[in-house]
Amino acid sequence: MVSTSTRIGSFHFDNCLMNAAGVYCFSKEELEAIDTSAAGSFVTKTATLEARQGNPEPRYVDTDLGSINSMGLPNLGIDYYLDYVTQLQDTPNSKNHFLSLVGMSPEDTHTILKKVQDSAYKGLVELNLSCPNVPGKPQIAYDFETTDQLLAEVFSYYKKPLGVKLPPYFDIVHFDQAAAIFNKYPLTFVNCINSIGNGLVISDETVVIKPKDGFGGIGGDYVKPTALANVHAFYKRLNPTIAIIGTGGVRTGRDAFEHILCGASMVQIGTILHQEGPEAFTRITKELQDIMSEKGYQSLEDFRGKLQYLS
Ligand code: RRO
Repeated sequence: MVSTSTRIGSFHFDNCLMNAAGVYCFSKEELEAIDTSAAGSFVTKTATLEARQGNPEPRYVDTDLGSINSMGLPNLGIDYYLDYVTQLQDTPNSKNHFLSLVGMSPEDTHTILKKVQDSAYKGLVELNLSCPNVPGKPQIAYDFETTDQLLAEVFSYYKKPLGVKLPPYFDIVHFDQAAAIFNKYPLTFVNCINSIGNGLVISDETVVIKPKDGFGGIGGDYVKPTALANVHAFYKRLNPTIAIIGTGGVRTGRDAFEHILCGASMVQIGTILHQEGPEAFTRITKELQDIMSEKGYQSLEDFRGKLQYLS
């Protein structure tokens, strides 16, 4: 009776829950573990043109309230992930998937996207505009002029369904300015949020991760209010043709429910997936279904975006 199925653009998903890029998505083995779980889809680790080792370890640490990471974009290169998702799309009853990517320069980004454009891959692509952890490379989406220019160039040749992964914004004016840019382009979705960049976690007197003197992206419970605010801010501002994917602080069905209430069509799970493994999808789906049943909601459309305000 209760369905957690959803759509992003023209793509159907039996379940609205999936992994967040960076967790359970480095290798085919990890991606297969998500594909065969209760998740409705997977997204690959953000791929660059060439494979990368990433930053020195330790570079990911779980904390009581979430996680900190400075992975530094370790990945097996675009060809590995593009070949895998292209191969999967031709298998019977395949789920739909997301291919995450970004270049180490605008030129690289165009080379990668042209490769995807010319490939047989028909699925969704997520352009990561928000990696916080590559020394010397600022998060692209905090520079509105660069973002606008990049998207203008991309959409001059890229004709397949494309969305962007965004960093958290913290000011109403920035929500307005960012949304005005995204509304100029035929984006299929925006994904809010990436980790909150450049936090610092300390144990006794020492930082807990090695790269960048301990500075890293924060995820988990710490970030849920910021994630919900970004999901809702963009839900209110973006053209209705642009779907919102909600990511950040989802550990329970209640958290997923809140993301959907704020306007998310799909909900991604990062830190808690890292801590619990793919069984988390079974648990969180059940918890979400139970909340929907209690409230008499049969589908996500019954409550998506219907956040109530105090009058
Ligand atoms: O690899 C990473 O360090 C990383 C990436 Br690309 C990202 O988008 N977000 C994040 O928290 N870490």
